[in-house]
Amino acid sequence: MKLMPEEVEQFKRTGYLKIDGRLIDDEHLTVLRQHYDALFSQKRGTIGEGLRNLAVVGESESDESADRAEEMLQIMEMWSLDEEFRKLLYHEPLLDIAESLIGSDIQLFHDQALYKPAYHGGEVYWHQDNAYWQCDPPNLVSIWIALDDADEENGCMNVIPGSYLEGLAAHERAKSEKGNLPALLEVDADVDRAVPVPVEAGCAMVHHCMTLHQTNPNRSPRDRRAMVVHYMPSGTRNRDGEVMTDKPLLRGKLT
Ligand SMILES: O=C(O)CCC(=O)C(=O)O
Repeated sequence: MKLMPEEVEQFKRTGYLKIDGRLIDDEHLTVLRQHYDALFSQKRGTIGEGLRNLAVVGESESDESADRAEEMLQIMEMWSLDEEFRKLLYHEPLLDIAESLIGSDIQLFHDQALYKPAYHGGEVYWHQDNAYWQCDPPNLVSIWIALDDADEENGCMNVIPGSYLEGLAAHERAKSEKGNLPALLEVDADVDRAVPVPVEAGCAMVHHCMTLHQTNPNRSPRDRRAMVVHYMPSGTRNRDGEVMTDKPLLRGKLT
């Protein structure tokens, strides 16, 4: 179901939207959680090979003790690893939201699982997604799906409303990460303007690729498993100025 005009207006004003109502029903949620957990356990111990710990500071991402201290675990391109996550890309309620915001010709930019384990889930610093991506035009949207209830205790999303209208902020490298992995970026954001966006399991929030956002550490006894799908209007160019015709077309046509 498409977004209501007032929801689209709200997104245009603020650069994010908490979606009203459930997008993933209980049965579907159970299946997604099982597949999500299976992929993380399968990849456990293979940091650097498809699994990243974004919370690692210092010398080595494969240093086991560093990995145990704080974990902000990421698996990219879940859709290419698991049929359930491939099907999720085509889940009508998600594509309807994307279509309401970026039009009917929709490609996947990428997807990712972002897992903050209970007690020692790490932080994600203030950033705008397009500081990483450098896509042109910067009109991508991300649907952030909660597989667990996500609130202020276990690291829900915090956003700065309206920040997407203020241009690209000056990002700095947050930490020295080693290997071939790029360092995380960070911005000195005006936290007084920040608002938390708690999302219940099976529900979602959507944000613009220029919206400043961040998530806090998870010190709670509850896991925070999230899945994010990043959608782009067909015809979007990558950082090298090339139209990304290779990305999966999810709805409509390639332009
Ligand atoms: O899930 C998180 O903790 C961070 C999410 C994020 O930065 C994003 O979806 O762009």
